[in-house]
Amino acid sequence: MPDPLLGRLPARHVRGLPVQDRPLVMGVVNVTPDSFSDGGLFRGVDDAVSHGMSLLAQGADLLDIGGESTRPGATRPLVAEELARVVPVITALAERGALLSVDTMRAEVAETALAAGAAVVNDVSGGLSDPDVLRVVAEHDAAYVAMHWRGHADTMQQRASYADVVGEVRDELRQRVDAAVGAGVPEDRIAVDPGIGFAKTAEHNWQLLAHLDALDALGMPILVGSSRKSFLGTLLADSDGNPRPVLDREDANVALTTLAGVLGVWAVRVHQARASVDALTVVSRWRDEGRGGPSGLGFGASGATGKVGEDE
Ligand code: PMM
Repeated sequence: MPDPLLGRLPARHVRGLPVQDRPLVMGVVNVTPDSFSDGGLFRGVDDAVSHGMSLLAQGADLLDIGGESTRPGATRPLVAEELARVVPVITALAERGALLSVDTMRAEVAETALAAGAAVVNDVSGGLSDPDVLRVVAEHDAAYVAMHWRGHADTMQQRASYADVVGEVRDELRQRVDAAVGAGVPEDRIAVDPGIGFAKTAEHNWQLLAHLDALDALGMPILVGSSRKSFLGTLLADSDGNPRPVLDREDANVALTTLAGVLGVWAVRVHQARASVDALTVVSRWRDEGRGGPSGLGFGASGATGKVGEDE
């Protein structure tokens, strides 16, 4: 019987970003008072920086620094406020050698963050909110994550209407990639993201996750951000129908990370890194074995050449 872990997406990478034998793990540092997942926890620069360093110590490959909450119904901060939240954190983490992404939909914030040491712009609007973001990314030769999006947090759930969510998300992402390339961003510097929870019901999220492979028609690396989102809370609701609290959705998300790793996505965006890194390392080791061993020497494939008991 073929190894089910071998039926994965082709390996895809973003030029200039690390390549591992597993999907990359992007650790989230929200410097916001109101994010649904961790709002208010890391508001001060020192707290945010030490949280970022702890995610790196857990094995995260890069950190995503955000100063605008995108939870449904959130109001937008002023540009100056967003800058004041993220720039000192980016400067301090860049000084410590961290690979950084800025989670912003604003050209001015992207520009300042890249100048302060960020290497990636993670734009949850895929360039729709402020098309000038694409020019900034191109000028800085930054990497770019284009997420599927249909509108700001105050209206997005009204736009969660699809005849074919997988096909529409794929086609709308293709338009965002074309717009980025048209603005001068090289295609090999772009990743796409289905935007779990953005203008989507729980059912839409599950359909997208179960058919992530259909997004490979875009030929782009895929990032998935499902960590702590409300569809997990709904899935794990108690017998009275109360959703699982946000901070207790971690184990379920590790299951999603594992499945995304089996499929072979490019990266996952998570709030705690260690369990996801461990899960992806296990997936990678299992898959390597199915291909003939970690060094490709045939260990385990026949069972005849591996040394038994070596690490017990
Ligand atoms: N989700 C959130 C914020 N930024 N960026 C990408 N690329 N993908 C996501 O799914 C995504 C994101 C919202 O979650 P948070 O409040 O926990 O950051």
